[in-house]
Amino acid sequence: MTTLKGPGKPKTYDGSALRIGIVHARWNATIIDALLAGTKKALAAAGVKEENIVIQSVPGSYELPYAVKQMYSASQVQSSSTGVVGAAADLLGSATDLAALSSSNPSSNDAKAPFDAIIAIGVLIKGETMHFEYIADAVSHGLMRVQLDANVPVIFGLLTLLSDEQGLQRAGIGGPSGNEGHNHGEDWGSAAVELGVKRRGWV
Ligand code: DLZ
Repeated sequence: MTTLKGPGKPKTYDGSALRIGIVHARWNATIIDALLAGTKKALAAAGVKEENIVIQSVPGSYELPYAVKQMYSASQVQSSSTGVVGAAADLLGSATDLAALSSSNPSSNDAKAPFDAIIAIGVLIKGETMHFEYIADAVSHGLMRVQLDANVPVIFGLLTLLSDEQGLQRAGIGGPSGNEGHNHGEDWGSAAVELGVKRRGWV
């Protein structure tokens, strides 16, 4: 059956040169685990190497914006510290100096680029109080703010659900059979690759 919803016909992007961060909340773990699996599946299908995927977790969705911000900053620091070693060695101008300098700095053997995109995954299920509304609003605004302030794509993997079954369906594990619905994690993985690739050149 065709549907009007969703991101449309998938286009493939080559993620083999990308470095992707994932941070997920641990609340509602069954749904989170399935979404995480779907995300990793899509990243692998796009060619993102396993060693270029870093996964972190936080207790709940409320912690996601801070965690995304810290993960991205840390990846920038890691990247620039390896760059400093390279620049210093250039100044010294000899392969021997480069080797000596590299061995004196543990991070230099561990050269890694900053993340090209970060995927934030959380599952909020509405309860009896206003808690859901406050967290959903704060996290949505927080994630948008981080991506614009830090200038890195942040993929919005926050499900805001009115029932458990809505979550199971959106993780592809719904219904009596346990495999009904569509795993939105796959869309988030694809979105991260597309944005990561496009970020390197929009024009
Ligand atoms: C406290 C709470 C509640 C009630 N529900 C959820 C939820 O459905 N999904 C989720 O990701 N986190 C929930 N949390 C935890 C908060 O996000 C947060 O971790 C705590 O308030 C601590 O800051």
